[in-house]
Amino acid sequence: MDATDVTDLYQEFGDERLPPGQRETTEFPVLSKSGTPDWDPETWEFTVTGAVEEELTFSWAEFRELPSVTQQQDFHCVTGWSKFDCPFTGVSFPEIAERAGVDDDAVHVMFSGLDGYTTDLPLEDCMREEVLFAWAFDGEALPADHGGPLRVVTPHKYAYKGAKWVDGVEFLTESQRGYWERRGYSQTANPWKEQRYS
Ligand SMILES: Nc1nc2c(c(=O)[nH]1)N[C@H]1C(S)=C(S)[C@@H](COP(=O)(O)O)O[C@H]1N2
Ligand SMILES: [Mo]
Repeated sequence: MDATDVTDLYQEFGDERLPPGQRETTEFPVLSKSGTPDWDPETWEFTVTGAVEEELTFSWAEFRELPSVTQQQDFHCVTGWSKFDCPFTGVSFPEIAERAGVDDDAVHVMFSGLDGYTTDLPLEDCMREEVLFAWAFDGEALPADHGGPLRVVTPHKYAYKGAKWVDGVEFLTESQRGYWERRGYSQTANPWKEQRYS
């Protein structure tokens, strides 16, 4: 598999690949606020709503036909572990944004998942090729407990910014807070600045 190695993106943010206060693990722990939700490939829908020229809906089959990329990425959990070299395959955030046509007054983004989870990011932090709607890990369908069928990955942010079981992205003209952000976690979540809490 041809993976683009994007693990050097840390150079934009800090001197060390491992952000401060993190330790490297080769495990891939599961962190979910509640259980793993069921999904049905026949009825699953992915929606793009809010401050866009055209709101979009994709079936699972339609989503899988979108152009995809495979990247080797690092994964930083705010609880202190980092996993290097995760091979994720999926559709980039800019690819989706371009199809919807983002309004000039959009400044923020809210992602939502099938378990009721939400997480938010400034729009400019999402408009990067490394922000993926990922459906495969290491060439295999993304495991359900890691967010399969589809999750977001944000290698430049703590991993709570990556909504598992993602089925909606909303473009916002004002900042709003997601699940953990309402509970005191950082809206910007830069691991090299240790933006864990707000
Ligand atoms: N839908 C959803 N997405 C989520 C979560 C969640 O509880 N629900 N937990 C977040 C947190 S806190 C982390 S660290 C990562 C963990 O991803 P993993 O379980 O694949 O390691 O998913 C994030 N995305
Ligand atoms: Mo987390």
